[in-house]
Amino acid sequence: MNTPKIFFIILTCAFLSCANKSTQHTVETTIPSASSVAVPEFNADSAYRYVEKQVSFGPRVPNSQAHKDCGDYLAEELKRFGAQVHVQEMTLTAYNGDRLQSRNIIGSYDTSNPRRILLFAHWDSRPYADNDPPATQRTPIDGADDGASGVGVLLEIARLIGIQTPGAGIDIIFFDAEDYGIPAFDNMNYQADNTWCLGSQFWAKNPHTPNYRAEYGILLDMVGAKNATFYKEETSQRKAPSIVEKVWEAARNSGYGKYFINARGGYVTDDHLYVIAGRNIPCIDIINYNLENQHGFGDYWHTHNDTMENISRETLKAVGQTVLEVIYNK
Ligand code: AHN
Ligand code: ZN
Repeated sequence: MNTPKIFFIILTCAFLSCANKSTQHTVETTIPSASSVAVPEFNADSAYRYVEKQVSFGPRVPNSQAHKDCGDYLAEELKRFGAQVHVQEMTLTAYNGDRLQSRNIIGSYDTSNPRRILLFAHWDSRPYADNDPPATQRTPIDGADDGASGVGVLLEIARLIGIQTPGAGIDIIFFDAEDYGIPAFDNMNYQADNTWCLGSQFWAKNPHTPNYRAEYGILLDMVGAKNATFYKEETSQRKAPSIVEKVWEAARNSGYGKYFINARGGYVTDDHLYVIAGRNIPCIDIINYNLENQHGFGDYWHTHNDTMENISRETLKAVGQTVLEVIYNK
């Protein structure tokens, strides 16, 4: 930018800083557009509808009709938003030997761009409600927050990327079979490791493009509950400290500091572990902690209360807008 233009902007700002608020707003949106594209406005109603739609199929447990229908819907939505879609089909083996017909659903933008950012969430829902009383704990849950919320936020981000590219190439992955881990009521009967995150484990060994790499990755898991609190997850902190800082700072600057708490959480077994270890991509997990509970998550976690009633547009907005700030600013 040439000097007279900068001078003009500074003068304008100086002048408008004494003017009223509505005039100031015009100036704020003008200045950044000189150096980068504007950060799009995350539409929380839109994200809420994507969450609701997923839940409307019924629990998205592998081998069920609801799971099949929802998977088809997600691939179609990514196409509609202009992504290049790759569906990775797999037969995975659960802790109990069950064969799970599964799909990782991948949407890519700006595929020739060597600078890539990976955004991911799991789209399956848990076949059990381990944290409910015995009478109901063997039935599958809605997973409105645990599963659908992260996918809903990423679909809204996909819609916005389809309208205006952020400059870097974005890959969105909806991992399957994250939530089929050994249930608490059965863990005396099985001896198995790595029973969670089956879809991401498969992808980490068989990426959709050979030698896939990204500069960094962001996992969204349980990002829609009312009054959610996101602490800095321990593996994220150790393996991707600069990304953690970037995200928490963006949240603070956008007015979402009450959701993104500036303190450490604990270790969480989640899809990011396998993406970090298998593909050497620094990743963070944005996940709702409730440190008052022994299991570390919300009261509704792995219960039949994980429903739409617990989903808040405000929380979806806080997370969605924060991620947009990070991927569109540089
Ligand atoms: C476990 O506690 C094993 N996993 C936490 C990650 C998770 C489960 N996310 C959703 N469901
Ligand atoms: Zn879960």
